[in-house]
Amino acid sequence: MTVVGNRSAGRNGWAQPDHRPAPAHETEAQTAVGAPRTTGASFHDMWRDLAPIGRNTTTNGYRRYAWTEADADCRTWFKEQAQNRGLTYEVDRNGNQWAWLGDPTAGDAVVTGSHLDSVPDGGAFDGPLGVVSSFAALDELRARGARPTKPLAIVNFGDEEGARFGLACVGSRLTSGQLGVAQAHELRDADGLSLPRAMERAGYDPDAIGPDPERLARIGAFVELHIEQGRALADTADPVGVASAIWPHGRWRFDFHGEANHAGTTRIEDRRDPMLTYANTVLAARKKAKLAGALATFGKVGVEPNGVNAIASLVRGWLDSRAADEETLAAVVGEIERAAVERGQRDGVDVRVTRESFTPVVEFAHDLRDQLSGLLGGVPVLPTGAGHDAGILSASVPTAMLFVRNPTGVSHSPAETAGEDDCLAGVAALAEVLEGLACH
Ligand code: HGY
Ligand code: MN
Ligand code: MN
Repeated sequence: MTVVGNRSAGRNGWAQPDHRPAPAHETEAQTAVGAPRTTGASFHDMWRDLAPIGRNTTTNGYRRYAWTEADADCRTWFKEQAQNRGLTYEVDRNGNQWAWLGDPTAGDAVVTGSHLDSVPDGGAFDGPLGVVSSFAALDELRARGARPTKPLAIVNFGDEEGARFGLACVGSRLTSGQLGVAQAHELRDADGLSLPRAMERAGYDPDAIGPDPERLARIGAFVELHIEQGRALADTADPVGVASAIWPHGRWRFDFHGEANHAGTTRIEDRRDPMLTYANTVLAARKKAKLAGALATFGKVGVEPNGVNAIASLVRGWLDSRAADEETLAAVVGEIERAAVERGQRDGVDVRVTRESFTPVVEFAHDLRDQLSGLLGGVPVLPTGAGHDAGILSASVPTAMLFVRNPTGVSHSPAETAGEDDCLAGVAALAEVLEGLACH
């Protein structure tokens, strides 16, 4: 396998020392419109160009939030990749970007892609690996002289992480009708700016947003490549796996209302301290989830008035919970809520819980999953606890996912990494899959 990457290009998240591609392994691809020289070089060049966008130089994590400047730079990058290759570029009514090889209206299209936005201080791979690999796989197909009999498209779904407006997969949810227009209008960022106003400021027409069944009807299959966010592949000989399912998951906002008072003069027995109730709820979440074999995380918290010498009046914590099945998930969240309310009664704290989002279990299309696994010579098939646009789309079109090995399993962190060889194995696998689905 030819290895790409170059540490001197910047802190780009690579797990291994870098080497330029060996010229002897290169395949000329000059015949295609604007196609770069080789798959490896094309991957490397794209990765290098994308790497600095939205990276915080203090934490080395990415802050690519929807409809911000960093997001706009990522979107410009996508548009240029499409145009450099002579692909038909379009932005759909929900702001998702598409790059087409072939007629976008012909139907039965084979679509690949992922997202370019990030969680706060996210890693380099979650999302971008799928988009970069998609363009590189297309280059590989062109280098091979493959002749697609169906339209091929690469998509960058907007706002997959929901880092700014709190709801994940906004672009794919709107397109598939799983997020209503009225609900989308209610989404607000931490400064109170609504999603439509943020889109407008970024130069998009928020009045256009809504379901796009015609677009979905033109897709015959969607395949998203993604870094694995766990270690199921880490100790295997397989750099690539195929997804079987996504655990049901959701986000719940817990509001703990207490009473602000002086930290130095309020007797312990007179306090109504929501921080105490919150802290106990965090511990309860951990315990209940562990007992049920589920996951529960309070990773985001807001405190009012947030003064060091004042008891808080309000603590707002967001629970992310996931489980293998919906029954277990509902039971775990119910137990956490009960624990919070009970503790709140002892603390004189009022607890209110709001479900902000819920994604049911996703079982990827068995036929497509088996087809992919077969095309790739029987690679492992594995479930994941992470959400993806592919999961949202699976309700509307046959959908599958490829996972690329993650040696540490770390994700949603600047420490997220993948080996260069594994990334190129992912590109090769995706090219195999696209050829299998679109060229025969
Ligand atoms: O939160 C998730 O599971 C995903 O990475 N968006
Ligand atoms: Mn993610
Ligand atoms: Mn992702």
